[in-house]
Amino acid sequence: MTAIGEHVRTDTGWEVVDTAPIPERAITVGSNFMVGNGYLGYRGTRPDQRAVDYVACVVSDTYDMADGVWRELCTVPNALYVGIRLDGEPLTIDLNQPAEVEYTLATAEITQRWRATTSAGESASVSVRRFASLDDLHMVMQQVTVIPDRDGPIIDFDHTIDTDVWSLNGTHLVEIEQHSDAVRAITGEEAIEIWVARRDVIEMSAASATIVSAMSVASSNDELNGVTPEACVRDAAATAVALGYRQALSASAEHWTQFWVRSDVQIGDDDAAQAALRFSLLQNRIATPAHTDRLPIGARGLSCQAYQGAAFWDQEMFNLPAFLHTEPDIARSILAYRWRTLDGARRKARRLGYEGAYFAWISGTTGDELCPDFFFTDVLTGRPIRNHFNVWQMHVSPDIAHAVWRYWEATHDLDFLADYGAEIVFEVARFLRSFVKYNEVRERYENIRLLGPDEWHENVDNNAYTNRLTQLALDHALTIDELLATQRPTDRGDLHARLAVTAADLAAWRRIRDGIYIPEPDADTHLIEAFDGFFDLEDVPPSVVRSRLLDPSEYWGWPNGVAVHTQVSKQPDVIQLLAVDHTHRLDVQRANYDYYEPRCAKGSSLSHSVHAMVATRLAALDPTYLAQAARDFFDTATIDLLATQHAAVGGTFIGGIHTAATAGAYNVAVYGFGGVAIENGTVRLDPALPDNWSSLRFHLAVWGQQLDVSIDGREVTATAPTTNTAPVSIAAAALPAPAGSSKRRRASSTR
Ligand code: IFM
Repeated sequence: MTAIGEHVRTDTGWEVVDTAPIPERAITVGSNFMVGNGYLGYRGTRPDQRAVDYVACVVSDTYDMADGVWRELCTVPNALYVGIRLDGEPLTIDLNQPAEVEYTLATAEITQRWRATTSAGESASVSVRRFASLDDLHMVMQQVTVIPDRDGPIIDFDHTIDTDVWSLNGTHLVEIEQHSDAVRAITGEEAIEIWVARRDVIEMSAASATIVSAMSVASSNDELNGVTPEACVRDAAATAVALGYRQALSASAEHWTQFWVRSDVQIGDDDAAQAALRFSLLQNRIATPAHTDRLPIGARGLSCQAYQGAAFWDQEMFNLPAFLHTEPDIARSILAYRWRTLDGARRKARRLGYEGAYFAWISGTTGDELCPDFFFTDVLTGRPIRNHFNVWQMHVSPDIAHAVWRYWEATHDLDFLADYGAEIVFEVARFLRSFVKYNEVRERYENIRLLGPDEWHENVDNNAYTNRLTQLALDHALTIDELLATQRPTDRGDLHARLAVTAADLAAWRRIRDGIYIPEPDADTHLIEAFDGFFDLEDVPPSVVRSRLLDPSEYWGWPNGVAVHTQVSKQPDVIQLLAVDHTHRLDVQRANYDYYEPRCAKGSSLSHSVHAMVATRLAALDPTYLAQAARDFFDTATIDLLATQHAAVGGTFIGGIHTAATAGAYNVAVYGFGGVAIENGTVRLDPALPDNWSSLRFHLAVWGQQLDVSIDGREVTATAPTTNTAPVSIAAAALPAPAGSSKRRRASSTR
């Protein structure tokens, strides 16, 4: 048994157990122990709980506005509600007795155990098992078993469909009709028809009673091959109960077995890190609508409605890299989603006076901007704050173009480039051309009035990250254009004609790529200025800034927050640049990491993995950075398990599963400690493991081939299955040999 945190442990690295599922931790436990499958997410609450306990089943593709501000995914009636009575008296949890909830990570099933009593003094043990099927995405199944402490009491169950569920920003379901074994509801704004069905099987024995329940959900937005949502849910629920809990679970578990073959990352001799990493991989997967290329990955997945169930830049810069070498088809779908939402991005660009595709800061099904003008509230005055995430945070467009390039590097999927990728990057290039300003005096292109990754500093000029990503995106557009010119000239011609891309456009993209201002490292200090004037801001540590708060839940950012006039950032900005752009010398990376890391308040869940990524590289200069990277790795992998982020800031609820952080755990393990990078048609493996990790093993899909990588101590081995059809070129850096040793790394270039 290994402790992960105060209330959280693992026994084998394949499960996570929380021993304090108490009311005070209801938000955390409900999110962490949610079950899901990318279509729906059902929170990890007890079957006898209701809206006040944050019971919710969040369903993808149900964006609807209830209150005139927040367009979000709907939560639907709860068909897994089970009230229990002994001898007619309600049996309720005894909060003075131990209780626990466990995630079995191999099969994505949760188990809850608690002790319960009635007002008449009867007592019983209750256990619950639950999973969301990966075999039938419309299905969640649950088994509740009650074992009374003495023989004799009559057990009965209340198993209705409960319409009293948690909905963050108001009531979406305006018409609710009860049918036999099902509920039909219509959403208020979009008139989406949602059906929820329920079927139960009850088994009584002399000493216990069990109720197995199937809940199924479908909406009129789903692709159901001509079947109505009603028929879909009735059929799914009936099939599930006919199969029974065990068989339905094993049908779903087969998909999970496949997932783990491709995605598991095995850490030697650190069970806490291992379990937290597997938990993170599972959460990243269940947040992802892998069944379609029409839907985004929500920043909080399907764990609740926070951040509107919609995509941010997190999707391409954090979630997607975690699929590139495990499930490249999912990475492809994520980008195809951006292609399908290009019209929304074009509308946003036009509305704000630009050309091309200005991707939404918060993007749902259409790609139109979902981010409200007033995102946070000044908790001191109650006045709304005008945040400009929706109009100034333009790095999302070049981020997406860069992700297209990374996908190409990892897969060499030319069809994707011709069908989707090129159009995305051309439209981004067009947007960037219309956004940049030429500074006649300084004779350079600049990005003026924007928000970089650090969201607390709005309205800045020449953010180093954004300018470099602008340059990279334009370079990708030009390179992809050349690629198509040689390998797909007809597709290129068609695309140029359809988008009206001219030689003058290409020349302009080249001119801006070559002429955009890239803040360079200072010759003496090696520091890169985060944006114009950053070094003139007050230089105080986050602790001092925090001490100036008048209220702990105050928003720190623009226009009047405590961080605005200081160098304290919400999240990595220059370090984010270093994480993405590998071209900086290591001494430059170190100088900037050393400067900016202590000035980052880690107010965003995106922070830890980015810091860790750069710290793993710095280990080549000084091995003590590895310890720092290991701490940040653990922090990103346990951000939800140990609930280290605020659930609400500036009056806005932002709790739930932090999907970018969960994907970040994979990214640090594989790209950071594993040292995986694709460079000029070669897979580089330059690992550096934390002291207490004896080994690291993972699978890599690259250019349609497969590799199993194993790092044992100082030895790196890559093995290719015989089914591979082409050789994969691999390079591993020679390690400086430890004192007294002559052993060096071994790399196999393999077929
Ligand atoms: O995209 C992030 C942003 O960088 C920081 N605030 C939260 C968003 C969603 O995770």
